[in-house]
Amino acid sequence: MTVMEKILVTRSSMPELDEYIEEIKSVFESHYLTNMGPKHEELRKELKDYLGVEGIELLTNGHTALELTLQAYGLKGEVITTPFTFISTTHAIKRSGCTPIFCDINPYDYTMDVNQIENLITDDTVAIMPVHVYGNICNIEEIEKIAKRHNLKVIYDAAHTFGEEYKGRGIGSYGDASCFSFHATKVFHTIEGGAVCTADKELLQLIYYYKDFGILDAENIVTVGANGKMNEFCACMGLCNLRHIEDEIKKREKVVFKYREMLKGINGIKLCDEQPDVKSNYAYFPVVFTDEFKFSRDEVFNNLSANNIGARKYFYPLANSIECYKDEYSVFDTPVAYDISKRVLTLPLYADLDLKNVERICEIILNGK
Ligand code: T4K
Repeated sequence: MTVMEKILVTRSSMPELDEYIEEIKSVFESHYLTNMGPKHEELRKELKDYLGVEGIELLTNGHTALELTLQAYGLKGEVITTPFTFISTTHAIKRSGCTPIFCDINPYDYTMDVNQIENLITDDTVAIMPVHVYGNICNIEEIEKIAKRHNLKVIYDAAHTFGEEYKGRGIGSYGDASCFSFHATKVFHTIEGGAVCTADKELLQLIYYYKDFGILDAENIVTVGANGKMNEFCACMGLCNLRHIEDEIKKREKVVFKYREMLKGINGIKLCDEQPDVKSNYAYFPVVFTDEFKFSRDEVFNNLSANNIGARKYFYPLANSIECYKDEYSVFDTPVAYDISKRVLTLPLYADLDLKNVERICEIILNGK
């Protein structure tokens, strides 16, 4: 059996066209397309409830959420983060005038190795920006203890964790702030979009100003802001997608269970364990190939490509090895992240991925064809 259609690492979930048309009707009628219109406000309220957070501000994308949060806290100094992430995390720190300091990851769930954070803290450290990578939740308790001891802000890059809960609480309610991405490739999307979640009212107010040029009203501009507003069409897509989110996550769960069933217990294949106390959203399915496996990561990648299957090497290359950072940093300072980045593949995962195709993907991984 060969897979004829091209299977990519993910495919945006879409509402029925009629449902979206129904949602955008009032936008067409009102001609009110952006600048915090009624759809924006409706989505903001619904997401606040769904995510179980005290405050939320919607933005144009997840990257803007990271940048505006760093800026709103007025942080200037070193921010401890990991290089095993989408480059947005590092860029946000750098573009906000701070210095990224790379902490290694642990070899189990690939989140920040909490045992190494304190070695990296200096008089210039102002914050920690851990990444719940692949939707794996960081060691929140330890990070928060360390932050408290050293008086540091904790801003989570929660781009991969839409709808996840830890110990019964929405993941966005941890830390000083959590930044979500609602990009088209995410479990929940607004085409492009993002949000900052925080219980800090002052932070929320500042982010609101920052996303709208610092405008208080028509004649008063209170701070130096930018433009980070989510428009009404994106908010409508979010409203539609939110109606189907539980179904979306259940379908993803089935795909993940199938992958686990086919790939668990195989010598040389390392899967992430399910995390205790976590309600997962099944955002990504990373697989690490160790030397015991008969194919290297790159061979598996090529075998899949030859069969029209587009797995991805998220997150390779590491942030500390790319052109614009490699002169200032060394991958050898984060050896676990370096090793994992050379061995990991994230497999295709989306709600409508046929389980027969999952079987076929696993056969190619295991047999090369
Ligand atoms: N922090 C972290 C940890 C992140 O992972 C991200 C984003 C951010 C921050 C920043 O959030 P945003 O500012 O993006 O909201 C993709 C996404 O563009 C990016 O949002 C995401 N992380 C990253 C992990 O993946 P690419 O360059 O790999 O995307 P691309 O265009 O290759 O798409 C991947 C696959 O998705 C395609 O093969 C097909 C499918 N796809 C793609 C698009 C654009 C769709 O089905 N529909 C689409 O519209 O970055």
